[in-house]
Amino acid sequence: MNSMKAAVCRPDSEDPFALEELTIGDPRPDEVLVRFTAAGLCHTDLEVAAGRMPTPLPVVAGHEGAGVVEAVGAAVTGFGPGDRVVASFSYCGTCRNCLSGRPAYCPFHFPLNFGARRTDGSVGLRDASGEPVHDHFFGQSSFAGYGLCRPSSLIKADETDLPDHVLAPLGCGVITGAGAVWNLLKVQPGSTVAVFGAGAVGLSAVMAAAAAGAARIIVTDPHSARLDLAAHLGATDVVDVTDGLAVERIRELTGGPGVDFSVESSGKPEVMSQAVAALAPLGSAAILGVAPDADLRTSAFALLEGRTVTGSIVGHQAPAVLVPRVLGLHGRGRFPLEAMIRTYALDDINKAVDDVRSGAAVKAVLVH
Ligand code: CXF
Ligand code: ZN
Repeated sequence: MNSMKAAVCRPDSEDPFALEELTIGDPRPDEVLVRFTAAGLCHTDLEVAAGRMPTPLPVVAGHEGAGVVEAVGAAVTGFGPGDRVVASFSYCGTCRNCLSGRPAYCPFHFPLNFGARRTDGSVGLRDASGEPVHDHFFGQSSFAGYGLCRPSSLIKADETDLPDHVLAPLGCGVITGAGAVWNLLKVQPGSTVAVFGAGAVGLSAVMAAAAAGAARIIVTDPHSARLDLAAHLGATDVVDVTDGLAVERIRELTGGPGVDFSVESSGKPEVMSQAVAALAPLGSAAILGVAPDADLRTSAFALLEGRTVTGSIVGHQAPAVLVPRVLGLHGRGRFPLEAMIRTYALDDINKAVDDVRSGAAVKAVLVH
């Protein structure tokens, strides 16, 4: 039993996160105790804090963790004390989708990652009054000094010398954008791509599209600083969308037909519609934004010309394959993700939320 600091989401609280001292139990036979040193803040954590995801509160969120294995349960193989790890989502490992390399579509994805408890219903955290606090969020709950992790959530990172605050966002945001470009849309060399939203997911899609050899990468966002960053990371054209004319500008930039591929990462229903409207015939749009109650409106006629609308979860491929793929490109200077990261002490997590909401920060990473 250890004591540690954690950011807890509680119902009806004014701030999304409350800093508390919690206790954490020893790992069960099938768990890995990880000492987290960094965790990225993702929009999904804010949806959890707001009670819009199927996650019970109070809970320790955080699903882009990086750190070091402290101890392993007796039944755990493949990890040992001292291993550096990145934490992503959990999966069962035995269903058809897991076995075919698409573990994000495991039928247990939502209970395992958003249920925030062990499969027997228990949790390993207690607050100062001895009351249980939900954990195992994405098999990690990394907005805390330690987490009782599911082995399926962990990816070894011993081979890299990148600091943990750079590794952490590989657990979700970075591979969500990059994997959609490579594995879902399969962006081809010479093709045209529009990215709606220059947050961490959108900018990762930009870097992935550049690495895939896209000829035009058009990025739209209302924040000029984010558009500057997009240009730095590989966008060939940037469009300020404050005038609401993103689709018209994309058509002008492509000489009329629209783009071969679009990536929507804003989570706004009207932007999702624009991502479809900006497609050339036979084009494909990937909807990645998290908007639990959104409906997508599109012209049905647009689909007659072979356009497709699709979407993916956390990169459409096993993180244990995708994370090293990004790290390999990073090592060759072709995926400079540091440029979008800003670090905050875990104590300042609510300030990080304000900065992400205002657009002042792109990817906030908490350092513990
Ligand atoms: C989530 C988005 C909602 C579906 C599950 C995966 N991605 C992580 O932030
Ligand atoms: Zn996420």
